[in-house]
Amino acid sequence: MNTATKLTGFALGLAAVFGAAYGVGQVTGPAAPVVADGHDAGPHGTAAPGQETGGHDASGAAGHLPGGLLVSDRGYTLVPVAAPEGEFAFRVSGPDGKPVTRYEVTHDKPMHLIVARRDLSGFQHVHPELAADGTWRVASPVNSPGVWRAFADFTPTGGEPLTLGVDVTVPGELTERPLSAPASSSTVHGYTVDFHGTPQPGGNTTLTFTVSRDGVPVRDLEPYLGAYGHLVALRQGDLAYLHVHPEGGPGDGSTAPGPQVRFAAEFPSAGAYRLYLDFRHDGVVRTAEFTVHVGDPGAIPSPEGVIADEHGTPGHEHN
Ligand SMILES: [Cu+2]
Repeated sequence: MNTATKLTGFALGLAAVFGAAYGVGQVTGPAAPVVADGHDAGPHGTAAPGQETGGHDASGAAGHLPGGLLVSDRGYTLVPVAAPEGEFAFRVSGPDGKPVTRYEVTHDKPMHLIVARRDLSGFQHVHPELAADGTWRVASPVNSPGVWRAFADFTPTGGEPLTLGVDVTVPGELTERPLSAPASSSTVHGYTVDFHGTPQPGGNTTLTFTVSRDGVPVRDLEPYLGAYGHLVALRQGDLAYLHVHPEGGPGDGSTAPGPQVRFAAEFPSAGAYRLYLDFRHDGVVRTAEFTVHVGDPGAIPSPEGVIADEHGTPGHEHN
């Protein structure tokens, strides 16, 4: 038995934890943690990144729980389903137990699927297609041995924004990647992205990214998912998926198409986080990655560049 398949579900310390086996194409993993929906169906404030929390109270009793930690929340459950090799498929079951088939479009898409390995490598952000029976399908972004976290970021019609997460194991030889050191600059495919911001635990932090190519500021970023960039932040250790809001967007007059892109993020605790900035230029979406240590006064970002691209592909392109 290899290392990957020996890794099993982990206790979340929340309500009852049950195991449920499933197969995802060639991905056959150990029991995935399934957390009983043991709390009230009240507001949790688990808004999707960049998603205004709208009418619901984001400061509810469980409102401090970041997104992505639960496979089931407020009656909605993320259910991976068997798929042909090379494809990833899942459904979301609703409070009535049936697959959800109606979704709101948020950030230009009805469903955002984000995956990362539990060592925070391999980040991908893709947009599955919905079949009439409620099954979402996409070319599998889960592509190297190890334990992955898959996040479904969506708003069911008539419901509130949710980010559900589930572990997916890819059998094989696991090569763990250590997390890169904190750095204020990242390069990806000829672009340099500089990061400014001093995240503090518990508060709202403005994160500013400045995009340049060959030393020239990029002033013609293209809208991507309703903004000039899309940011995902994951916490090392449990891959909590943070709330991130773009500050301004195309057409609202408040922001230019580069070189700076700003976000507001809430870091729920001290610790290490990985930031993934998707931006679009010349028709291609690229991802710049940064490690940030929150609440560590000794962790001033260094100017050392970090090669952000770990996808092994020349920019994952999607619209
Ligand atoms: Cu998306």
